[in-house]
Amino acid sequence: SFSDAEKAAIVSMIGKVAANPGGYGSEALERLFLGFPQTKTYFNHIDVSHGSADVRTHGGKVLGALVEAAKHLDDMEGTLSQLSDLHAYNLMVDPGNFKLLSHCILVVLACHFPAEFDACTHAAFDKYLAVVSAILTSKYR
Ligand code: ZNH
Repeated sequence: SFSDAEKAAIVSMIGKVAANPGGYGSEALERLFLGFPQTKTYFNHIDVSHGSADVRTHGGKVLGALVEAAKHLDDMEGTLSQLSDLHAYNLMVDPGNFKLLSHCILVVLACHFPAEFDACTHAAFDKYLAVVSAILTSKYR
């Protein structure tokens, strides 16, 4: 669970994300695919090239889910339950990839919001992404 200070930092940062989830999401995915090309294997059915509309759509869904979950910081399991089923039973994404995507999301936020992204905000948002990732990978067995 999150402290009041962590909640405030997460909510503030997610407010900025909510202004353009497709933009920040596609940047995060582009970093993921370039920096960790093995992650592209999950996306054979979409166009993963630079500027792709598919990547923008998918990035918007991923960050949109983060925006939604941040509205329920005291019930993240419930909020993310369906997505957790999807990732465990249908997509079967290797859990290690969640760390890679989380890292890319943090880098995108640090680039766009250097003043807000101080050490406390960094730590709080990292924790937020780790909790989301733990929930999405919790039903694998
Ligand atoms: Zn995921 C899908 C979120 C991670 C892979 N995803 C998805 C979606 C969402 C998400 C919202 C949509 C769903 C529907 O449509 O219903 N993810 C998410 C999040 C995260 C993630 C939040 C973290 C943070 N994923 C991930 C990773 C991977 C993935 C790491 C690998 C690499 N996903 C995926 C896929 C899909 C998804 C493959 C499907 C796509 C399509 O469209 O087909």
